[in-house]
Amino acid sequence: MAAAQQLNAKLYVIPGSHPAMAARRMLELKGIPYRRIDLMPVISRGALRALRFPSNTVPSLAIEGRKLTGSREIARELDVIQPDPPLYPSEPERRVAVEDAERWGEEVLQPAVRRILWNALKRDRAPLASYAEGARLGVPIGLAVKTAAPIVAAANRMNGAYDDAVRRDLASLPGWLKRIDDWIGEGILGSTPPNAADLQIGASLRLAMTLDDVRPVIASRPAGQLAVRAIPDFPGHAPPVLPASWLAPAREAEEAAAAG
Ligand SMILES: N[C@@H](CCC(=O)N[C@@H](CS)C(=O)NCC(=O)O)C(=O)O
Repeated sequence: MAAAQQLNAKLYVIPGSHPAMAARRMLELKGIPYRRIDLMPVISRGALRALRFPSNTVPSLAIEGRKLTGSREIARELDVIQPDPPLYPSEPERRVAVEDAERWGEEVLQPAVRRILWNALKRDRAPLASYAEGARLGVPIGLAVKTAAPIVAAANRMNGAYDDAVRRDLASLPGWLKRIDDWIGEGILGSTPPNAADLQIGASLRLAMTLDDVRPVIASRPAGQLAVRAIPDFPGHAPPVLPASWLAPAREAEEAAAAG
């Protein structure tokens, strides 16, 4: 195993990508220096295919002569390459619980937050620039945003960010937040330093919290606090744009919880 500082890692990301942010935090927590390559959404697919990664999504990581794609795959491999600090508990039962939470985070929460974001950006593209803060896309950010309409439309289609789906996602949010709060209560989530499930789920919550529409129903809960601990900084800010009726179930659940 190479010492962390000798590793030559290149992480391919899309600005605003939550699984990519999870991978960034994994590398930072393990003290592995890396070069970040920012790609434009949609166009990223061809670039990653040309670079012969196993799949065409971000995060993709080139490290020690290997090419890895996928936030969960990257977490597992990083724990082998640089075991300290560990992303998974060593005790088998606890490890299974963390892996289950991580899998749910990737399969359920992550795509839902992606759909909500792209649906919001379809209604107002101006916030795109804020998600690209600090990114080097090879073109001025202002120009990238001005010409982004076809990319936003394609990303909406490719991610199934249709109105019906997003309305259902927002209606499911209270139950999901309760599940996350329960996992925190059981000690499956919320470890210091964060485990792989904290980073997977925390990155999705953190991205959701960049939306003014959604932040108020997450921020004050244990889930929201976990997200900020796991991912202290997440660029991006989108003012309210989603229909109020879509947000009503989550707001009512939040009010009921606050009233005790
Ligand atoms: N579930 C995978 C999927 C990652 C994924 O879908 N990433 C999005 C960005 S958040 C992507 O690469 N999209 C390609 C595109 O927008 O063209 C993971 O956790 O790594």
